[in-house]
Amino acid sequence: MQMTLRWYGSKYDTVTLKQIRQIPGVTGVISTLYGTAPGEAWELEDILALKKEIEDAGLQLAGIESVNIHDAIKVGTPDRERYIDNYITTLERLGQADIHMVCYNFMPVFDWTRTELARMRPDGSTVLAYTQEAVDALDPEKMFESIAGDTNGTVMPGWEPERMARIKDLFAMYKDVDDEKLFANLQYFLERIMPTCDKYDINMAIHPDDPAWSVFGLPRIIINKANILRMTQMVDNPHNGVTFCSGSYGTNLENDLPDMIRSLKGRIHFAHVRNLKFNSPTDFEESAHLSSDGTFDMYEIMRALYDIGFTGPIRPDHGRMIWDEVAMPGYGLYDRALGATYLNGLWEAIEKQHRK
Ligand code: CS2
Ligand code: MN
Repeated sequence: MQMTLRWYGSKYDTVTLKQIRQIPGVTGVISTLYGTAPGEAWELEDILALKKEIEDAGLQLAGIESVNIHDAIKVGTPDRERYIDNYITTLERLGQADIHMVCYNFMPVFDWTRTELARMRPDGSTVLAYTQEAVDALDPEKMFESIAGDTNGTVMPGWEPERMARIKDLFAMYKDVDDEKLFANLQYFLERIMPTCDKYDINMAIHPDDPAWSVFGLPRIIINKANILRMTQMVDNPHNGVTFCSGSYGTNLENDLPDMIRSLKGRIHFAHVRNLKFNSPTDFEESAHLSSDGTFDMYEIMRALYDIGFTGPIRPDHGRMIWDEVAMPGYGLYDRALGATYLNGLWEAIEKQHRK
């Protein structure tokens, strides 16, 4: 595996490439072209400029998170053809720039959903948190307003104000889309892009829906073992793979994370590893990465990745806000650096145990 950190680009991120490079064991970043809209074809020169900036700082651009999918593709409207063509152009240019891993998601309307971006913990750190009760009581149109005050002045990916302004229209677009329709539209999209992925050796890595169930009545399909196996089998090509995000699949306590990892051997192209602490089955918070701070056994998660021979990029996912840092919720420097170091420590121990 290759340890990486997500980086939002010099225009948007509070964390610098120099700081990332100083985290022991972190050799790459995962980034994207911020400022592009879903459905646009990316320019090769913009991709090369991003790559050069990262390489000049002594790091590798280990993959893209995300090339977002236009709603027309998820809904399956006739104009999806144009947006799939643009997606293919973007993939070709990424391939020409020698980039081989693309993370994306297939969630309708909202990307991830949390109900608090700064829940205070007893040690004074703040974390992202979720309670089903709060979602049930909320009008989806108010969702954005309710979190906007906690973003530390940053723009949260998937929660761009322009997008949230269209929320009523977005809900209307999805009114006839159920799980089966969403699966069919995903299959259609994947079948169209696979020849390009084969040609340029691009690993597509679908990110799970977060939380891993339907919110506000919208369909959600990338949520459990049965569905993710269905997804990998319906387009049975190794380039059709997944981002294994422990914090997203882990929102449903019925998901056995190490077992899911083992069942996806050869198909995990990217890993997001973080812990969650459940206060009740419908209330969780994004704790520190350490097993003892949360509900998951992080050793077992890392061991499963090791056992299936995982070689792709991995990143500590969201971290807590600690040491008075002011940054995008979940994406500060300090706690993600601690997470990377901890995960590297687990990996070293597992590797050495196996060599014996
Ligand atoms: C999530 C998502 O993993 C994460 O950090 O917050 O925003 C994720 O990046 C996207 O769903 C992937 O397309
Ligand atoms: Mn994730």
